[in-house]
Amino acid sequence: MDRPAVPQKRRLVTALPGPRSLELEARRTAAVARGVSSVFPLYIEAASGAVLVDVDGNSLIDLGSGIAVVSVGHAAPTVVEAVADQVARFAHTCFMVSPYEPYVAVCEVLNARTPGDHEKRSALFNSGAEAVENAVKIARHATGRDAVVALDHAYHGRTNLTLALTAKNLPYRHRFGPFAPEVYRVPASYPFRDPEGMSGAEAAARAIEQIERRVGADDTACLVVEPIQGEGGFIVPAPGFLPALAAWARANGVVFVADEIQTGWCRTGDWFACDDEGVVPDLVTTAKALAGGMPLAAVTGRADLMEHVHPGGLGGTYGGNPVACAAALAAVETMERLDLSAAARRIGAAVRERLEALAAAHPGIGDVRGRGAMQAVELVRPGTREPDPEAARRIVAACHRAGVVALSCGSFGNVIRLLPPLVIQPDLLADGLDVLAGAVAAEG
Ligand code: PLZ
Repeated sequence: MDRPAVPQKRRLVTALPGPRSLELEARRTAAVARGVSSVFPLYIEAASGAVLVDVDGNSLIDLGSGIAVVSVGHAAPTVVEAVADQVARFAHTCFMVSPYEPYVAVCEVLNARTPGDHEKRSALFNSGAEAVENAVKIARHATGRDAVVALDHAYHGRTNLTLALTAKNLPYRHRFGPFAPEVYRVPASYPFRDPEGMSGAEAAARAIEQIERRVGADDTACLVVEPIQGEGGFIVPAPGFLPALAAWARANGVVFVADEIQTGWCRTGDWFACDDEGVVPDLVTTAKALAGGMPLAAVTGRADLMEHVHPGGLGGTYGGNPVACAAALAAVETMERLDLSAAARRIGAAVRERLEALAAAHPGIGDVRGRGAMQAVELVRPGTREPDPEAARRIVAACHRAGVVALSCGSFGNVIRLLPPLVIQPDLLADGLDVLAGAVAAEG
């Protein structure tokens, strides 16, 4: 039932990009705004499991999952079936006009699966950014306070409010301001770049001191935190950082919002990254892997906060679209049935072993980090902590040319991240890691 339709092997039949991809790239250049760019111009025709097939017939290994989306694999049969069935019934009514069961069922799943066994409610949206914006709306409504605090290295989206929360200038913020007011940024916990030996509690105290001094606890509606920072560089905070921030938020009536859009739904080896330290957020934003490739996002959280908003205060034409909801129900069922949290832990162990061996042989790898199937290397100039984004760019391009889709990230652009579908087979993963190792070795 879950066997992928495309052979799970890397197989190149042309140089990459091949002739048909190059033709499409030329059409794209003439038709698509250049502000929307792609990592590498391999145009995809089909995909299944952890393999992408391009328009020239090349089979590529996907180590990015479309940025942490297809955790259940490309074209997961249960998701395909659920989508086909729902689209044939009806594709849209607008939940705010004529409601339907799949929306309710997805909210039940969200309330049951997200951290904490307190009473919860959920609301559905289309994209991660929209979920984060709505979490901020709810927190402001419930607290009557204005200020929103985000961390350095944060990524929360590309809309005006979420760009105010996102830390990095290029490519995200450059010339797109002015940004939403009453957003403040404080230091994160970044063990590789923090003072040697700084504990999670010390990093939290550093952030809290700044919030209290610059923003004021009583004026702060919410603190928005990625439990492992994604676009910022797969930064795993020092143990104790998240629990200390959550405890401070609780003590001060500040809504603690965990943005689990990239980390959630089994990626880190638990249902959610917050589960690792038993952190129970007041509100959680999820998206990406939730619906197995269909666009769906959610805000889930404490019933008293969620119910504070007046009827009609939240919504949108497409939020909780029935086809996306059907996909989500199938995707989450697949995560549970195949125990994809355990799969993420197994993948993580295999990737980690390989990356640590690579780091031991290559002084350009300054740090290996991650949790579960969310692992990364940070590239530096040998013998220093100085970021080497050019090396990251070269390695990612070499992987692509060899048929492995890998992604970079990081505030300094010098992190290579691996986010394979959680259904990837061990020999395919090993082949992908061999290609990455070859690309790193070519750096000398
Ligand atoms: N919060 C933690 O990772 C999306 C962005 C890619 P949307 N990350 C991929 C890009 O360059 O645009 C993300 C995230 C976290 C929010 C978001 C935003 O989710 O669905 O892209 O809006």
